[in-house]
This record gives sequence, C-alpha cells and structure tokens, in this order.
Amino acid sequence: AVVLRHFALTYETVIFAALTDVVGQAPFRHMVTPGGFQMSAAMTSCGGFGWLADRTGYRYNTTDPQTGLPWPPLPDALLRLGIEAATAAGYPSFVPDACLINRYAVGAKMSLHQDKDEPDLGAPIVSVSLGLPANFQFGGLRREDKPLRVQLTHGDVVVWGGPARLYFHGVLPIKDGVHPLTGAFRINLTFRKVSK
Ligand code: MD3
Ligand code: FE
Repeated sequence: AVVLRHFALTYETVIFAALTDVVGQAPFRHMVTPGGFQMSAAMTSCGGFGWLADRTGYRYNTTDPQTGLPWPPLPDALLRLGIEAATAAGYPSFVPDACLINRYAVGAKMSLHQDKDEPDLGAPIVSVSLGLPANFQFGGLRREDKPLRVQLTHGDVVVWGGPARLYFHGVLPIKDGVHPLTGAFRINLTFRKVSK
C-alpha cells in the first residue's frame, strides 16, 4: 500500500463539483447487508459499475436499483485523479471503471472486511479521503491479523495493490468535528477496475 499524503488537494474543487453532479443523479443511500444490518456509511457509485449490498449478497451492477438507470458516468476529473494516483504508486496501466463513494457521518464506521467482489485482483484500488479524518485499520490476509492504525485526512490518497489488495481493512467510528468543505462528514472515493 502506498500513501500519497495530500495528493488530491489540487483536485479539491473539481472533485466537489463532480460529486455534486453524481449525487444529484444517484443519491446516497444506506444499504442493508445480507445479514440484515443497515450500513452506517451512506453510499453511491459512478462509472460503468456500482457496488450493491442487499439481502441476497454483495455484487456490482451496471444500473442503480433505486432509479433503474445506469450509474452516472465517471466524471473525467475523477478518472484522471484515479489514474494519476495509480501511476504515482507504480500502476501506470490502471484504468478504473467504477468509483464507489462512501459518506460517513459522525459515529459511522466500516467493520473489518476484504474487497473481493472484483474479478481482476491484479488491479489496485485507489482510495481518496475527504473531509473529517478517519482512523483506518489495515490488517493482513487473515481477519485475526492485528491491524495497523493509520490516520487518513483530507486529500490523502492510498493505493492498495499486490498482496495488500486482499488485506482486511476497516474504518473506526468517525469522531465529532466540522470540516470547512464537508461539514460533519467524511467522504471516501474508491476507484476500482470491475470488468475482467
Ligand atoms: C485495503 N472503504 O469501500 S478506503 C470500501 O474509508 C472501503 O471508506 C474504506 O473499505 C473507506 O471497501 C476504506 C481504503 C481501502 C479500500 C480498499 C482496500 C483500503 C483497502 C482494498 C484492499 C486493501
Ligand atoms: Fe474495502
């Protein structure tokens, strides 16, 4: 995993314009896991594929089940950010075809999990943190591996590839605060390659 501190800061304005556009077409929603729990992070997606959780499982889909429409296109500025970050981390041929957007209110979290719904595990995942800081947990290949704790703040980008691609990870509950751009929220973008 490669941490690119503040890498996204120069994209701040275009990111927020792009997000406003995407969220206008595909609003944030709280999905329900197969176990019946509502996720505390609200989510949406853009690009050719969006990620879904429902009572039957986890998967990617080309349409938003809430609107019946294709997910909004991946805005060009976001695509460029994803590609430039991957290139800076040593993955010059990464071309994402999905961007999952997570919004955390104060107290929201994401429990330890692996990302393995993407068929091409050779492609990295690029994550962009915005707004309130997060204490991120970065474990190993086994759920029991003791996670490292890494603070991710506004503008930080992390590229997860190679063996780290399948490492368990999570986000501890977001602490109370206010960020000038996002208010009382943290937003995380993850760029992924979903097509094989
Ligand atoms: C490490 N999101 O959407 S981003 C997720 O901050 C997710 O919203 C978290 O985990 C968030 O699936 C963490 C960092 C991240 C994303 C994917 C990874 C770390 C990863 C895949 C493999 C290893
Ligand atoms: Fe994840």
